[in-house]
Amino acid sequence: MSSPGPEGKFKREGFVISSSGPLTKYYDVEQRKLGQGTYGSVSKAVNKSTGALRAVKQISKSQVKNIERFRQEIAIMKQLDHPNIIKLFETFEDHKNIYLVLELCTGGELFDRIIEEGYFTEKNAAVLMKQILAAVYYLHSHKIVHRDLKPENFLFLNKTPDSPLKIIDFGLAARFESGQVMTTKAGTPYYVAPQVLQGKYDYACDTWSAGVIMYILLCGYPPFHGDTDAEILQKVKAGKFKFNEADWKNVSGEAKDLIRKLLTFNPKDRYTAEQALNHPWVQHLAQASDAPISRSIVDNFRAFRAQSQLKKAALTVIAQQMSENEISTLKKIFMALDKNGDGSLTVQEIREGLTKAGLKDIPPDLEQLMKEVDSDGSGVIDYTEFLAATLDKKLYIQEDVCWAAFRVFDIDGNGKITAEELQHVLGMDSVKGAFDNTAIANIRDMIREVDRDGDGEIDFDEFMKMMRDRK
Ligand code: PIT
Repeated sequence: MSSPGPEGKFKREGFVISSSGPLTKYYDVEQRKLGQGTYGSVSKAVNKSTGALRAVKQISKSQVKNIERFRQEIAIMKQLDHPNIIKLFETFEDHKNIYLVLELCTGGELFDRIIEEGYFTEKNAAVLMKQILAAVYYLHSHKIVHRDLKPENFLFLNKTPDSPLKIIDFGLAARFESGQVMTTKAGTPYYVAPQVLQGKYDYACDTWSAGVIMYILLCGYPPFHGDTDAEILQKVKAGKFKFNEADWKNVSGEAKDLIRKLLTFNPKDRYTAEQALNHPWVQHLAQASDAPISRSIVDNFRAFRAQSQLKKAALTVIAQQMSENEISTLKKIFMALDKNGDGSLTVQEIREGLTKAGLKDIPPDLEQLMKEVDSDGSGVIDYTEFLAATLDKKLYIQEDVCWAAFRVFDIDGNGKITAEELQHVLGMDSVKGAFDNTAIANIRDMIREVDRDGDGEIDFDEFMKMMRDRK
């Protein structure tokens, strides 16, 4: 996903701006804190030019014990692109602090909803578990382990009853290799896997935590509990839990079956996130709605293909910055198409979606179309790639929306996009060597397509014109 792809492909990571200027130049930050957690303090903020609402997490550099760890957290978050994982939009750094500009979630923690509700109906629990497992499946497919999954680290996007759920806090997350054993003790007593306590574990520690969360959702208390941390950890190490008849008599056998499969002691036998997503309990109770997918999706793919390279990149930036309300229909379609819930679409999934929608003539060039929508060359269509290719023009030709995208490319903020800036943002400068010459020629071509006054750079007028034009 992150290596330089074939010609014309770009890396979305580069679209997360990192500025060393003052945050307050671009954002009005509210004094009142949204939350204060292990992760630092978080405030609501408004983007001064677009009005977009964001959450800003502030971390004092002097208080971060391990700054490298923290930079790793940012690098991981930049790479992630999934509807159930909090989005990182940009970062700022001044002499005292680092700031993460994040998607704004106003629905509160899953933890607080559990406290309020006591426990959930199986249907509601399944809808939540499906999102948790989808995010975990996505992380594990991208070789990332979260290591601190707990209800405090899931936020609801908004206050509606069917609000989506988002994982936050990648402070303990790490990359892993297949077969790699980790030894760092990390996690929270109730949710930590026994192997983490033994000091030898792998990514399966996340599915254990998911099992603990599922247990709590259905009865309101954790499977391993005690009056002190030591007592809890003792129970976790033993790994034995029960379904107390009084509290569990109204819960289905399928739910208990899935919990047993997630809370399986031996990580080799434990269910993976993918298996859990396919478990009948999730499949039956958390049916994806059949979002109306239409012919127009394919038409949009086709139109997207015809756009210039730079416009495709700009549309990807815009798709990335859009709020959930603006893209809710597209998101529903994406989720409905994504049958296995891994957060990306294969040709097969799109073909099935179209067939199911009763589309008789599937375009013969569907495969080729998909290749062109796959802007990072990963072989599948990621969430943001899908949005970029299906965005409504009425949405994306608004000047403030385009200005926010322009700013991403105009790194030094002088009002013009240079070849060097473009190369940097598109992530084409990260590998030196063979790739370079073609990449630079490519970049110059991209600029020439749009550069009306021929000065070798792109100003905002030229940029706006490109966005409005058919091509
Ligand atoms: C919000 C609202 C809120 C808290 C947060 C975001 C926190 C997000 C966050 C994300 C991370 C992280 C720590 C905290 O490491 O009340 O929109 O990736």
